Amino acid sequence: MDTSGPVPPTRRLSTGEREQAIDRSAPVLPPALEIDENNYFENNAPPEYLDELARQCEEFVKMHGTGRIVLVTSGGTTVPLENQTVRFIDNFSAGTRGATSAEYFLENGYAVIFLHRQFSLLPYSRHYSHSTNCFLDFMEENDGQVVVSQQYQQQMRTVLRKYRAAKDRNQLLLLPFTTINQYLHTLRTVSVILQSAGPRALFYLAAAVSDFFIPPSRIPEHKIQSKAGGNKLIMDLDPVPKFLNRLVERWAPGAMIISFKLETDSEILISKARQALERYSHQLVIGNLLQTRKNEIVFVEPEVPETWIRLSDEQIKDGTEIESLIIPATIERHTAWIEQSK
Ligand code: PAZ
Repeated sequence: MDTSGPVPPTRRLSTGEREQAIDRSAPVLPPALEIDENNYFENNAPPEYLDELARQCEEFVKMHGTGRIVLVTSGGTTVPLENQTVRFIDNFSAGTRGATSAEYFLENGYAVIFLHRQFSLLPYSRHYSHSTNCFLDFMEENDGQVVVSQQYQQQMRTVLRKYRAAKDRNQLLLLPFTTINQYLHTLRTVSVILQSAGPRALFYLAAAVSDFFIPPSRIPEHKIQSKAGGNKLIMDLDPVPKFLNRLVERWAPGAMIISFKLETDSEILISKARQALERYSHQLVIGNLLQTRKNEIVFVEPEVPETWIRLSDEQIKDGTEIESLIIPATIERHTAWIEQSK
């Protein structure tokens, strides 16, 4: 069949306009001021469950008295396109970095508040819950009893023991979010509660947080309808205020704060990470590229050259997780932070 003829006007699809699909003319947003914070939190209602999360968090922080405590954020935030949400914008993050890092913090004696995207990977269960690692593939029937297959016994015993140890010591508090708004409200609330821990508190912000959202004044209540004739859907998103400096200066002064910077272009990774460090005046940016994030990362810190952490070929082959190198290096810096805060 000859398909080269002209497409009838009603069926014509966009061609050759990729660059114009997204308007990138928005200026770089400056760090949020107090007024931006007030505006955002007054106009975007807190999730109904926030008081209950705050209660759990206060109890957890109290229980861990004088010990070290880390807030790990993990997974991607969503941007709802409708108030009664059918559709939303999401991102790629499965929460691997956050869930894996949380395990190494737990092993090093930290109490962990795990602020994660609901249904993303969790510490310990991550080894078996993903679709490429379905827990059923690790099981078999033996005389009618369901048991773990022999070849996985040792590996699962190790994970199970670590999981039980963390649970028995009440070392892990799971706090979920789905939308960008839930994330921001919960982050602020938890940060303020963590003030009482001073420099013992560490923020490890690995979540992939949306840069744009639809403010309540413009969000449609009901499901967006497609119209006969195939109208385009044009979205008008506002920038999410850059709250990192509010976190550093107001929400959690005294804590050590680590943010992550993800890029896809290796040429700009370091400069973007340095820019973030200068803008928000925190202690460490961990830079990573989408393509290589499981094998290499870079520590960008004030006044010192960058430090790369890379898995060797041997380590990649034997399944070493890069977080097993990132976390000790992070803890070393947290120890120095506590010392210098005395
Ligand atoms: O969840 P994941 O392990 O697939 O990805 C982790 C990550 C790349 C989201 C994280 O390492 C990161 O860089 N977070 C910050 C992203 C940002 O620049 O906003």
